[in-house]
Amino acid sequence: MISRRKAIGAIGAAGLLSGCDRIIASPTVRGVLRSAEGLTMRAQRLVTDRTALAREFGPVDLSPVFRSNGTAMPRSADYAAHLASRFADWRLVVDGLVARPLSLSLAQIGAMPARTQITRHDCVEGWSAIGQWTGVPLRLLLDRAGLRNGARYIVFHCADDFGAGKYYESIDLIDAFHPQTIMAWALNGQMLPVANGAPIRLRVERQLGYKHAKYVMRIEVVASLAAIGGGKGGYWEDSNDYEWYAGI
Ligand SMILES: Nc1nc2c(c(=O)[nH]1)N[C@H]1C(S)=C(S)[C@@H](COP(=O)(O)O)O[C@H]1N2
Ligand SMILES: [Mo]
Repeated sequence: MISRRKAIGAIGAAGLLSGCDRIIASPTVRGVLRSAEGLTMRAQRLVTDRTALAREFGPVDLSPVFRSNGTAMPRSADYAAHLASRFADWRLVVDGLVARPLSLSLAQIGAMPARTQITRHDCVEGWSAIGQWTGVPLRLLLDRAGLRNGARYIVFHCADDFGAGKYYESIDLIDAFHPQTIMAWALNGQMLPVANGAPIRLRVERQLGYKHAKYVMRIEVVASLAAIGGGKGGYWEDSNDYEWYAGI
């Protein structure tokens, strides 16, 4: 398709201006068009980049071991009890700005459509690993709960104590509805190991490692992050000034 700017140039060069073209050809209008075009392009690029898929790999690329980082075993008595009963009474809560709050067992989550993807995890501490993740797309959970007016962020409340409180993270709706954003319950074809976030952890493949909340107990839909932890949207954001938007 010929770009508008090229078209304007060609029309100008030919000197065959209709009334409408003459208006477009005037320098001020052209400037406005150009800046509008630039705006559209910048906005479009932003959106395109945000929704583009992360690279997916093949089984031969899998790391021999998918290491653990941060918490490898939550210390709370609650979590120990869940682990002992193999998460039989564990429930994932989805609440906040939703029409229908959810409380789902692992079996119910496992019965929902699942996506499997082999992706590379990048930790800011300087290591990467490729793993195969299986889980329910987050958007299916959010569709089931139904977002209410004002919903802007998704907050993940985790089971593990980290620093003073519990680990928490948050993402916006673009990442939440991204096709590769899943609540994973399996790694490399096995039930998710405790060290990697059992029974369920977030995979948000266009973001750095610390955004991938493990041991997720509750998914809260909010209008603002101001009342979450220190207000910056995540444990590392609040405690160590990590970027909230950790896009890769
Ligand atoms: N609940 C919780 N989630 C967490 C962490 C954690 O300590 N607790 N560590 C984060 C960091 S820094 C990374 S790199 C990944 C590590 O995931 P892994 O243990 O499966 O390698 O989990 C992230 N999510
Ligand atoms: Mo990390």
